[in-house]
Amino acid sequence: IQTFYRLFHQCRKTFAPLNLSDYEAIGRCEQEVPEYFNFASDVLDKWSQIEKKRKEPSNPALWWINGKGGERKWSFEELGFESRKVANVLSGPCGLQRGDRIIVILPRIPEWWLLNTACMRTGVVFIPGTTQLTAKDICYRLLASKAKCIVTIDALAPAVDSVASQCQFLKTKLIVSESRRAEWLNFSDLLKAAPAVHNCVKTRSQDPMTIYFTSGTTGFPKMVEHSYGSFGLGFFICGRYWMNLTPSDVVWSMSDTGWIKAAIGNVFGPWFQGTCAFVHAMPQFDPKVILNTLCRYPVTTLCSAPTVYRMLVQHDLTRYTFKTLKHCLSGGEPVNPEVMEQWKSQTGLNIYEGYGQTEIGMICGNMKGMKIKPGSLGKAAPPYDVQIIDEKGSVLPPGEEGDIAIKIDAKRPFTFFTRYVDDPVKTASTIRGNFYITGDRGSMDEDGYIWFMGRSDDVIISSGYRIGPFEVESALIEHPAVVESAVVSSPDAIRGEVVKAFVVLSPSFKTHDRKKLACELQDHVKKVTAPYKYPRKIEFVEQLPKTITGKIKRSELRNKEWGQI
Ligand code: BCO
Repeated sequence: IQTFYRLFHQCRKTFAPLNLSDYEAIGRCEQEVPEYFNFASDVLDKWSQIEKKRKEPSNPALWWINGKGGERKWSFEELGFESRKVANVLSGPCGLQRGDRIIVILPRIPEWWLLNTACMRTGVVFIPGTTQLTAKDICYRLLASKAKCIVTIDALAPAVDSVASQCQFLKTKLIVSESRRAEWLNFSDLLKAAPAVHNCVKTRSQDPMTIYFTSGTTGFPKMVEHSYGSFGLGFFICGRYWMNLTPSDVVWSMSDTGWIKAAIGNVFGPWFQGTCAFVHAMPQFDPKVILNTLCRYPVTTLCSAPTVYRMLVQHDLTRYTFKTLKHCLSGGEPVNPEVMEQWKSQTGLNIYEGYGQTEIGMICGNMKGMKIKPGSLGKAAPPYDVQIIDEKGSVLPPGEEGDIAIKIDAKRPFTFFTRYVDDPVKTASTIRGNFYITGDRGSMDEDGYIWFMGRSDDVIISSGYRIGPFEVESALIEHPAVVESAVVSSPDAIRGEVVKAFVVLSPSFKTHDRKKLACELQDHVKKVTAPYKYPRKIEFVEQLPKTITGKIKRSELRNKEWGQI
């Protein structure tokens, strides 16, 4: 009898319709988070059923192009079929079990989407990383996360091999490549041989699903852990109301696969709404490729970092006709009103800014239909109650600058990250009284719009990247010319802000050509750590400003850069 009931409930769940209004109520915290939730079986497989019943042809779930004639289009059913096979690769030849961790460092190729979905199906914890990571970064991530498996491409395999012997937890290396590599399993060989039948694991909403490495002021990147509930369910509102997506839309979100923005814009945002995620492989960023793609493909919704819009408006946009584009989004860093204005005057479209964090997803946004106040982050996004508070945790009146914070009542919102893995002190430090502290400074106006002022710590937000000064300083000190350095943000017309290093040279390098030395240091940083962090500006100084206890006063240097002294 028990078996009968189990099978009966399993069947009922499998064939239950996709109830988007329930997910909306959950997203707004008006309905309890279900005990069990898995985005693959509860959402993707439902869209696959809906797709089968439709009479008219549907948009693909994933539409990938590489700009050189390569193209792949997968329906939700095909995505389900392929990802079940990948799930069998993970739990079969890769030897992974539910709860094991896997690091996936892939460019924008379809296999990334398959692995992401396959991890949900198997309960393996997915840890994405940008392809800009160096051997040292990869080693750090493998050791910190204790990942048992890594997946990457030919270009990064030597970096992995150079550190693999130091990573005692690493058991399996999986390569996505047309050629074979010794000691690596080959993804396509295994995929061909993998069985197509796979039963998705039943995950609780609070089970760990993914981990992101994210930079802070001190130390190396921290591991932000998200659950099936915070990650899957948490992005419903964002996909529906900020991205304004429906099954007839085609959304192109350009983020690198290593960032949470790829998950929001290319996975959960669109797929929750049955929308096509459009992907251009674009190994090198090229504004002309973007503009031509928008002319050739039926993209309705564009999501990108403000730096990209700043680069696009340098071109004469009136020479391009975007036939289907109707909604533009930006996030990751503040967008300037001038760029919004230039984009609007040349395309007729507004840019709807969203503001969020790896830890808690979307915090504020300009939802479609809302009045846009250029330069503001928009209003609090459900389910968050965003307030500006002082250092004691008291709410400040409109117009006053303070910490941008999220009210936490009796219960932590389910959309929050679970924790910084292995770092309870850091996890606890994000809470002040009844508030979660974002680390950003801002103010709120009478209408509830939030205005961003800057970081309250030393983290640098450049081109949408979150860069920890300590990581850059640690890279610089490895060069023999550097005695010590201080890294701060410096204004930049295109990238919002860039990394600037103040460097004290060792005596033997003081007579060297400064220009050449600056380039050498930049190249050095690009080799030691992910190149996006390299200091685009370098100033050589005799000494650094310090406190009486010898701590470098980064704030003094930063204020000078921003003309505040
Ligand atoms: O600009 P440079 O040429 O001097 O240097 C570039 C690259 O050439 C260089 N590089 C890359 N790979 C290298 C390398 N150098 C040596 N060896 C290699 N293997 O490093 C620099 C990298 O800078 P970049 O990534 O900014 O490059 P680029 O081409 O200027 O790209 C511009 C953008 C706008 C496309 C890029 O900056 C970008 O994608 N920005 C957005 C980042 C993003 O998505 N952030 C969102 C994070 S999630 C979030 O904020 C939470 C929101 C809820």
